[in-house]
Amino acid sequence: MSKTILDNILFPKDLRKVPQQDLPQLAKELRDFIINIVATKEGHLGASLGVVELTIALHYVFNTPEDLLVWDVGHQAYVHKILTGRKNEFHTNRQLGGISGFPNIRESNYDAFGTGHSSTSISATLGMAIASQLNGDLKKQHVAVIGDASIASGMAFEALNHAGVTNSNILVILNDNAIGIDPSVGALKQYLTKVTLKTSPKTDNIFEALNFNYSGPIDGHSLEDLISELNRLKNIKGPKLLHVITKKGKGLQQAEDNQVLYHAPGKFDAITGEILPKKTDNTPPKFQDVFGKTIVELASENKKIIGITPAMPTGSSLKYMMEAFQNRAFDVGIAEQHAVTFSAGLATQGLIVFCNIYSTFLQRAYDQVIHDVCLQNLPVIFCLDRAGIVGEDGATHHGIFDITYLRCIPNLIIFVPRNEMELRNIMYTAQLGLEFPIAIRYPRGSGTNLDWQQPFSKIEIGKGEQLKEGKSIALLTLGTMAINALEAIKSVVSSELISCYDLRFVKPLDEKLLHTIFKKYGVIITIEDGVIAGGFGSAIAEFSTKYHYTNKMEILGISDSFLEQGSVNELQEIAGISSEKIKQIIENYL
Ligand SMILES: Cc1ncc(C[n+]2csc(CCOP(=O)(O)OP(=O)(O)O)c2C)c(N)n1
Repeated sequence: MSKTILDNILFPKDLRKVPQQDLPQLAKELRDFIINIVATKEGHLGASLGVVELTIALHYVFNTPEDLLVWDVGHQAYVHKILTGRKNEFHTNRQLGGISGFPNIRESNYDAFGTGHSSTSISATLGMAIASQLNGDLKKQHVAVIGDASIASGMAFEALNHAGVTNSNILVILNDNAIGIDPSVGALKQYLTKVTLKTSPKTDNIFEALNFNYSGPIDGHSLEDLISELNRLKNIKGPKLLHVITKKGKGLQQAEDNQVLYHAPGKFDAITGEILPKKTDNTPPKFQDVFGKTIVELASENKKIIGITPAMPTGSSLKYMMEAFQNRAFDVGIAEQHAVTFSAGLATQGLIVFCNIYSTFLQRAYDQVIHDVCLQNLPVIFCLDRAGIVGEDGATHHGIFDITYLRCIPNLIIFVPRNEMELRNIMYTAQLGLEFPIAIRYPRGSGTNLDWQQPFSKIEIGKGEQLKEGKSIALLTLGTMAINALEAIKSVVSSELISCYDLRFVKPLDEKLLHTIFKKYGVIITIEDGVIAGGFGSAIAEFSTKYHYTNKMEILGISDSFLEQGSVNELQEIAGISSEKIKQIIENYL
């Protein structure tokens, strides 16, 4: 078989030897390479297909890794990874022990900054550029690539605002494909559309108003245009912004036609592009769909209900409510801080707000949760999707800190549903009217019940439940950790000795039940899919100390280090919260 151009490239220095007229052929080979691997190994597809030419041009023109290149979010960095020494490992993308699905500062010196959460690239790149200036290095180039959805986020604006009054050598590349995971929203998106269609007066350029040297829009699939423009900009000092128009999913027809679905399509046929059918009959629903369908059901009865998502209508399934009640469901863009305070504002006026944010992304809006919601005791209902270990997205995306960072906030109720029915019922209970804000955290993926759409019933706040009776050891669980615990109990020989309780509420704790437990069992083992430090087990230990109990206690959860990527089962095993690991712990006490 004859060698391809890509066969000869491991690093950008190899790329720079390729004659410019051969680069379109390389772009084709890179697309095939990505499609072939992502088709079977899964991962993010559309965003990387859209930046093939841009990535080639950047590494062709700039002297990476000396010149610094930062990819915002980083889900579009597959081409970058392949061209920077990781081609032969790319088949391990997102797997345990493999390469990360996002740029990772520890993985390669070409990954100038680790990303995963959006809109950090301009701040980070500005920091690098100012550091170069302070070091007297005036030649170094500093490039941030950011999408049109991410640039609309507060942090990106804060960075533009700062950069505009520096003379730092920073180039922001706005990769404008008019879509995030779902179509981009907001006034800035409308503005960018006008610029692209050339219907905006030139004097109105928003980036020029912020002191950026603006150029574009240019065709982000024309290697010729990209290379000549990047070469020109290399010699211009000060903050610059290049506006590049690309198509998400470029080169795979289905991915171009259905950009939302092909953002991360799962397994598909590499030749036809068709997504391989998943078993859908007789499989329990995803928790996100239980949320999405239940809010529609509740909202049709209760006119005060509002739904909010920061840029995740599909991922959170709020899209069902956006279809059913256009005026009462809002995608506010990648703006978690705004989503929380906007919810607070709505709540001051008596509206019942379900603010759905992935657990990991609520980290962005911590002060808003404390200052704007909890301090004012506004009964906002936070639905925290993807709580716990999320799997292949890895360290940037695990929702494992929420119990800890929320538990210390006064007024906030924290509930963890064990199954689909509990999620429905707590949503039902919350919209009946609570005196406090509540955070409901539920995991990624599917539940276990087909018959989940049962009549609503009210949940008593602060009430735990016994799931299994036993004599000497009590397992205390939260949410779906009960499944692992019950499985573990089944597999030990003296299972009659072991009890299992689902506390359900991290806050308020069911103290009455806890007194019963601490009086009855010599050994208490807590299990959570979150970090141990300050989490659910810590809450139980605080209870124990407060009332001077001396029972033996063990806390199972994620230890004090970042958990990388892998399947949920693999990572639960590593964290010591799989049923097998729980079984081994129980056996130590038998
Ligand atoms: C703080 C934060 N919120 C939400 C997300 C989820 N998310 C990942 S990619 C993405 C869309 C990014 O769109 P854009 O910036 O236009 O980049 P593109 O996909 O077009 O490359 C979103 C919302 C995130 N990564 N970080």
